[in-house]
Amino acid sequence: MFDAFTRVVSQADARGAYISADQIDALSAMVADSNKRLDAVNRITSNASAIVTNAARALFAEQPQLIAPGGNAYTSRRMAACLRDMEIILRYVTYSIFSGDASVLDDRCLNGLRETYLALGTPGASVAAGVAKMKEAAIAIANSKDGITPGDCSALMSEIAGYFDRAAAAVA
Ligand code: PEB
Repeated sequence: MFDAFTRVVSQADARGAYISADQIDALSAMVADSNKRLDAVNRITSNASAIVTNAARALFAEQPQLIAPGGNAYTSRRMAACLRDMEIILRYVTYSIFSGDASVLDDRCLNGLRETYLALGTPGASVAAGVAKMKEAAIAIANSKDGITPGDCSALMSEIAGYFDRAAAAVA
């Protein structure tokens, strides 16, 4: 599991090189913007249950076969598993935003997830659609201008979008 710093160390070490000026500049920019990152994590984390519930509701409205008898989220046991899965994915996305690196998401959540869904008969494309809905909601919340010092968060928002896209692509 890497964060933005240990990732740079690992890459430099693999080349037997010192940390380059470009790498220092990039990390320095990240540190300078770190309050935005922590605010985004805090906002998403404190709205996690609403993000999950609303995304699931929208997913089931779009794909009602999932909650119809025989569907992959039919019975409260499967519904609970589905909501839990979305929550797990969102939690790992917040870890990646926090650490500025996708490896925690990759290693601890996405690795083998496609195969798990295949084995369970859970439709990966539907999980991916749910993740895409969480992405829209999370970014709307994280990028809201309400109650914070206004600033440019575009790079951070595209980084955040990238983690959700990565999760969706891993199971689609
Ligand atoms: C992954 N999901 C399920 C299982 C596992 C995961 C390992 C099987 C064991 C169980 O049921 O608990 N677990 C989950 C995860 C990690 C992990 C992400 C990462 C660390 O450890 N059903 C739908 C939707 C979708 C869904 C499309 C969006 O209709 C999910 C939610 N996952 C779903 C369902 C099950 C499941 C299990 C319904 C239960 C499947 C079944 O038992 O039939």
